[in-house]
Amino acid sequence: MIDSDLIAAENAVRTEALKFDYEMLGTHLARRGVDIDTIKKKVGAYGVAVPSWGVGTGGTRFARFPGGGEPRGIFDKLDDCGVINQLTAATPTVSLHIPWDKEDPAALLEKAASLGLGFDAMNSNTFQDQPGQKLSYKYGSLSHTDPAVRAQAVEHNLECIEIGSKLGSKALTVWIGDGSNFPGQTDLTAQFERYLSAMQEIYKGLPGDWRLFSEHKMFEPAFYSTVVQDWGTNYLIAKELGERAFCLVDLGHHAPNTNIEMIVARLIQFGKLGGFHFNDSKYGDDDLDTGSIDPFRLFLVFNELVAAEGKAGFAPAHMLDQSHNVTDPIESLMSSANEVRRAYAQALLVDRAALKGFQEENDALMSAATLKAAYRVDVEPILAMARLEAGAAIDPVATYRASKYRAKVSAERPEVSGAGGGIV
Ligand code: LRH
Ligand code: MN
Ligand code: MN
Repeated sequence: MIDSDLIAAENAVRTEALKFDYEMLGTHLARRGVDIDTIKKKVGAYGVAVPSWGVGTGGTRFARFPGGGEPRGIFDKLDDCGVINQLTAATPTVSLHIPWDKEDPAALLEKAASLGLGFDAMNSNTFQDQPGQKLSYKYGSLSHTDPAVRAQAVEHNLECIEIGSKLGSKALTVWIGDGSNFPGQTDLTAQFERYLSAMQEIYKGLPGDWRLFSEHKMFEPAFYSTVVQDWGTNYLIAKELGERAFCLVDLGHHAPNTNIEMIVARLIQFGKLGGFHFNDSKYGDDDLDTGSIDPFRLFLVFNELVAAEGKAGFAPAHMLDQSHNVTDPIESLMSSANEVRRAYAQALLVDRAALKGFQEENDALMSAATLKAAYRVDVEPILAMARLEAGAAIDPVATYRASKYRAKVSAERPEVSGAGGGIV
């Protein structure tokens, strides 16, 4: 981990300016009837899970260009996740992918505890074949025509639950790549029926305090049809399975221009929003850093989440899901965790009473202006003060660079060709 004296020294040179900026922003917000400390407290309590696969350098199907000091396995990945949380205080949990991260649960627990980390939702993987696997997923997994393949995929998901139960996880996220590449290749209805009955088997194996998240994605790897292709199908799944089944929304899994905040509102309204995979995209499942392309859309998603705060049973899981091809993954994940917190802070600033009034009066211009008035506020002093007070870094990226952590792990970790799971 990073030497705490270094964090303190880096913070010392930035503290005076931060206090000044925080006070100025506090004065400005007070004029708008907002108490800055209340916002800071809520933001400081907000955590987003880091995907274990995000700390390895990603790639495309064309190439992968690994950086130095790539994690060699889950224990190195946890070290990197520990650094991210140490400098941001925003990522207290890690979301594991099985079998990429399969290791002795007791050892995983011990390692995570030593880094102050916990475990978030488990992710299953039936979109690849693993070495030594009996049956192939080439033509699908949970929706395969062969019952033996479906049974193998169900078994794998049950194993993920079993591992997660030992780690304190409380949710399983299922994303499958099943679909077809040619019109007529599959019976669309029969394929979905097979998927539903396989998911029912998984649902039956869910411990009483667990939730099951199904994740939709428009296309890829199947290019003609995908079994769980959109939020409509996803809602049907959650509804069919039962009250502990919910929909997971990965922001990058929609067509460009899709109104994702409206999907979020619908799922909240009908009690089926399970959680998020935050990222950003321009064209499809780009897995770009959260808020790097369209921060306003992220804000609009959070506007729906804040509006729903306090609703009975409303507890979505917040995770990042990104692939870092050209940046140091630790820097990207720290920045992304900050972007999520930024959108949350901005959404907390929306004057909801005024917005409601404008909506009732059909004042479209002032309704939009009310949202923009919150979105335009530079909330960085709130985020930075929350970090400082939690013992993290005022400027996480600058502090990380000053620590030379990447150079240090590069010396310790020999280069490996596949860092496990980075290429999805
Ligand atoms: C699929 C996905 C899903 C997987 C992850 C590696 O595109 O978003 O969440 O588990 O990528
Ligand atoms: Mn995802
Ligand atoms: Mn994805």
